[in-house]
Amino acid sequence: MAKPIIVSGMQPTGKIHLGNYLGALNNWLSIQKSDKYESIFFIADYHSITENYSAEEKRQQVFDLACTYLAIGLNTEKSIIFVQSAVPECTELTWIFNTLTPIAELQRMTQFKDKSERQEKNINMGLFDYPVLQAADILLYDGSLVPVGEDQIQHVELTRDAARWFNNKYKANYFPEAKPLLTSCPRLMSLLEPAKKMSKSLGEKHCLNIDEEPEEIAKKLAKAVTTPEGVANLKLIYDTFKEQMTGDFDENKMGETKKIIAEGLAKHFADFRKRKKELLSQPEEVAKILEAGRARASVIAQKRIVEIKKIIGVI
Ligand code: AQP
Repeated sequence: MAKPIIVSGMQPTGKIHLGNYLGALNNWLSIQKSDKYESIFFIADYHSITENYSAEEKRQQVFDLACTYLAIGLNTEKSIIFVQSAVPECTELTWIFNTLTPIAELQRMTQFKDKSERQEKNINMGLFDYPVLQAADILLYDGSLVPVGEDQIQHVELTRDAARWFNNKYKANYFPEAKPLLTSCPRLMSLLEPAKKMSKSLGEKHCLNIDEEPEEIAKKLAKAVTTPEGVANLKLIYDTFKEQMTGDFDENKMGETKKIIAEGLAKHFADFRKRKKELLSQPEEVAKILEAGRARASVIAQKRIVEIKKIIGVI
């Protein structure tokens, strides 16, 4: 029997933080290791250009994220890894789904509302259409499971709806109904405002980035707030990396506890940091790997877009 297909991506918008890792990236590694699925992981550059950015910075961010994927252990022999914009069939399918998606469904998306507040001078059509592009990303490859953090559940539900709208309208049993795959830490909170999720857009000081040097991790953790919510968040980090921790979590000695967590995290990501530095000095190698991934993804995408166009009557 064919293995279920897993599809997921991350936006190249800055450093990958511990929330991204615990909510999604670490799950990708477990999925890859399990060998139970076909996995497809991409760099969501088209999603990321819905926010303010510069072209030069974007090129660097795409490269940096590719190095992160490879250094953390995504393996091109086991998974297809590529850059979203390099496979244009995805935007074709987005258009097809656009014709099926009621505007009201997109208007209720919480991420659209949040991002519109955040960039009120740039509420562009792409920001609004973001979940439809995401549906196309997943369904183009026949994805049925989507490992993401909690903030993405609403978007995965829209992906499931898009599949239903398509299948119903065209009386085809073509797209699967995708489901989110959550981890035991689907929502890590900010270090400084633990009522909010850890998020790049809150700012550097709110996040622990996985490629951060040990001193920086220690500095950031030293400033983490220790309200009950903050302590619970730090406890979650401690418990998740328990094997690396060399002392107990003591709520009455949070200064000491933070140092233990900092050391544990620095140790956990030590090999990753080393490997990432090596990859950052090998842009040509990384480009070759992404090109090979693009070629593999394109074979699937080109075949499927022809099938889809036949179903909707444009071929
Ligand atoms: N705090 C979090 N806890 C658990 N999972 C999280 N994810 C994001 N934040 C947390 C998950 O990480 C994956 C990458 O998603 P993305 O590239 O779309 O980034 P994002 O969700 O936009 O991440 P940020 O940091 O919150 O960026 P901004 O501030 O730019 O929006 C997704 O699976 C996401 O659920």
